[in-house]
Amino acid sequence: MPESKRAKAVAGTNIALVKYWGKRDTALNLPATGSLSLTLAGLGSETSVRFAHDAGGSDGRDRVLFGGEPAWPLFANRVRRFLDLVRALAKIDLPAEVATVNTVPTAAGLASSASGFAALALAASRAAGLRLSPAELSALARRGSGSAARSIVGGFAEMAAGTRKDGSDAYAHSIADENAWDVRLCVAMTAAGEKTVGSTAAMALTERTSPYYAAWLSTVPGDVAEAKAAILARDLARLGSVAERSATRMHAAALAAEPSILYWNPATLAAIATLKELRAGGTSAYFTIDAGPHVKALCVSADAAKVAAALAATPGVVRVLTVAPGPGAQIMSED
Ligand code: 2P0
Repeated sequence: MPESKRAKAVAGTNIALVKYWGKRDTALNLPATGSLSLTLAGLGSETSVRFAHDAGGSDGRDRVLFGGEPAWPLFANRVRRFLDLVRALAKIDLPAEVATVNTVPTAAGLASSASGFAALALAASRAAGLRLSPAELSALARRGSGSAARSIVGGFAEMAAGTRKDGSDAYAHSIADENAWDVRLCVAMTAAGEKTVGSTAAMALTERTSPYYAAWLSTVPGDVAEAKAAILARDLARLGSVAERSATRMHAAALAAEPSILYWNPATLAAIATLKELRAGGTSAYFTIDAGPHVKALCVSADAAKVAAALAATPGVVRVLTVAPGPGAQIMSED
């Protein structure tokens, strides 16, 4: 490999329509079930990686920048652990400089770890001289964050739980690309600030303490199959019904943990009510909710302006973003 190589990659975040909530292996970050998501356009991460003798900081460790500034230690160390995986795969022993910029608005409640680790997996593997297949790249991104495996793929992606112990079959593949169906997600932000409990810790607590965890797991394979069939048939009502029940069942399992995990706020409920009113009036829009209080509504593009306006007029909703399906992770430049 040449003395110094740099690669820059971009990835969009994704929103799960059938949720991932629980692991079968924490060391390899293997999900307990499959999941199914939509990768988003324009909201994500741009990450450049350079491996070189002089790329590290004064302490010789990887230099990690976020938004042009040195990253906070927790974030920097998570990136360094991920780079160790890439160095082991590529059989190199060089420090790296990593610079990430997020195009996800701050506190938007959109998972930046999904786009962040997808962009990092692609940029770091290429900068290390590796040429991974999409499946290998998705499995690598999964080591950073489970949801990141899905952001390697554009449009609708299915993440497999896999059965192998080494996780080599736990990766995402495409169900329908970003141009296959003209849908939109209207993201209604209902509160500013960070989420109360991070996904990783909340998942672990749900696994350990929720009496509903096993019941939750038992519902997921059927929901993945149903969502896939709905996407292939371009049937929004069918997909929306699965998305809503997957989200409510995930939150029910978390709510039953000890101590209870409650992500919703009054505006979350008000936004759900708005979508039900829209449906009663003949406009199809369906909610999903992640590890936070924000509500994401799935609709066809022709209805997006109406759905976004109704959400914006809902008490407690502070901002609405309308987002289209987007491509999978891509290389922006290499030198
Ligand atoms: C998902 N969420 O499927 C689920 C549904 C939120 C709710 O954020 O521990 O951040 O890094 O693998 O990928 C998935 O959690 O967790 C997630 P780790 P991750 O999108």
